[in-house]
Amino acid sequence: MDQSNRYANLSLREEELMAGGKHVLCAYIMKPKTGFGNYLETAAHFAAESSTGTNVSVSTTDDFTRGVDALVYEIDEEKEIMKIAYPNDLFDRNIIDGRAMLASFLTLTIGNNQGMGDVEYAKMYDFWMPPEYLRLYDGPATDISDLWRVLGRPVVDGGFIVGTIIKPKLGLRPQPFAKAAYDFWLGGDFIKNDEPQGNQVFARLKETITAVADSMRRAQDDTGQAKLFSANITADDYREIIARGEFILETFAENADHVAFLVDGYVAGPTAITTARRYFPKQYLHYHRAGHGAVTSPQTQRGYTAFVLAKMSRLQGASGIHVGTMSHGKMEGERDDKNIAYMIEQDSADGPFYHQEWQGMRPTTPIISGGMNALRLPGFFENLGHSNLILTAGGGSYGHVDGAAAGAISLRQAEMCWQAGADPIAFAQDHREFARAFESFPADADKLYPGWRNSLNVAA
Ligand code: CAP
Ligand code: MG
Repeated sequence: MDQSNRYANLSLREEELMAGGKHVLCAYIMKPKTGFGNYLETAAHFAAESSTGTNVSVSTTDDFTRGVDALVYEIDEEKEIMKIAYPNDLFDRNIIDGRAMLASFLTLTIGNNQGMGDVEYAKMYDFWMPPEYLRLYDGPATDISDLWRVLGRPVVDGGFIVGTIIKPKLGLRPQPFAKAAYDFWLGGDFIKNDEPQGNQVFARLKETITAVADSMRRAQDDTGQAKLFSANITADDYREIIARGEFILETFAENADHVAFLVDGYVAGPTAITTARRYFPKQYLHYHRAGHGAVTSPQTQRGYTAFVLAKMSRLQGASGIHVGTMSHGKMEGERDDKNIAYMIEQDSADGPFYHQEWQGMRPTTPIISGGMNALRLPGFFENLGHSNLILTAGGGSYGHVDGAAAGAISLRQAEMCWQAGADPIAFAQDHREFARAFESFPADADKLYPGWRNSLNVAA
């Protein structure tokens, strides 16, 4: 059934829709399935299923209903671009406080439309939030300035936070876990649980966290520096999330403000993120995106992109989210992924289709992780252009030949090398831990710095 006369209006102008502020705008790459309607008909059906319609007309529709239809306002069949305007009023609001919820944004804009029989594929590449709807989202309650404050740094441009992930990913019992943390903290700033680490039977959370809190105290005493820990509180049941968070804060006690809470936001979803955001608003909320590749990978033509995921995380209140390594690490990613970082950390930024003003919503820190080590960092920073971020390098720290503390120092030296605009080989001549990173990761060294062995007098 061709619904384009109702769910499409190509005379609408994007700038007028933005000026009106009554619609959320979404841009998709969409291809109709062969043998069904033409491009506009399929787009209109997509908009119907994403708002007030279904595949047939229903007798209960009235004029008010039509007033909140989602409308296709722009298509480019050759580029497979479809843009849809969703009235703000379509989206569900909390009964407790009238605020917006990301679950509703997802259900409508990336919901049933992801399995339609007449759509070959559709993937959201960008969205735009009007001011009156944007302000209904929680946004971050804390940001990197709160971490810089704990570290005793300037709260503006407080600089590079050197972090790691306790490795191996699973298998350490509490004491070896806590020792691994202590060892890294002798050189680094920030440690996170790996995303699956929680309350395994061989490393019960209450025992592990107690031991890690002691490691933090000793590392702070031994170095004279503040340390940070991002503790995983991910769970299905919001009561479990709260119980974990409360235990962790009670256990870290005088160091409770040194604790961030890690939530695996893709697998656990918006409810888990919002539970942490609203129940523990004083804690830095660390959004781990494990699993996101199922929908964001360039290999998938459904769902949404990593850019959209990161932008949604800021709405939900993530203080920081993993944004990949922009082609410098082990996970999928491109150099232009730097635009993901800009969108979540700036108050005014350009996405692939829309410019977004954030109206003063706190920034979300880009967290860089995934196969990183000291050798890969100069090139990474050259691409991004700044180092006001958190890096977590697991293999890049615990894989350093001189141990985790040396690994941490090598990462910090790599950033210094970039800041100084120095040649990494020359810089390595008088920065031992950075130099030893070449021997720690020889395959990377060979690829990134050919001839390094001769330059650094290292035998093959
Ligand atoms: C990195 C990591 C991170 C992924 C997340 C891992 O460890 O801890 O979870 O990088 O990917 O489990 O692989 P390494 P992303 O530092 O040892 O690679 O940041 O892209 O979401
Ligand atoms: Mg991990």
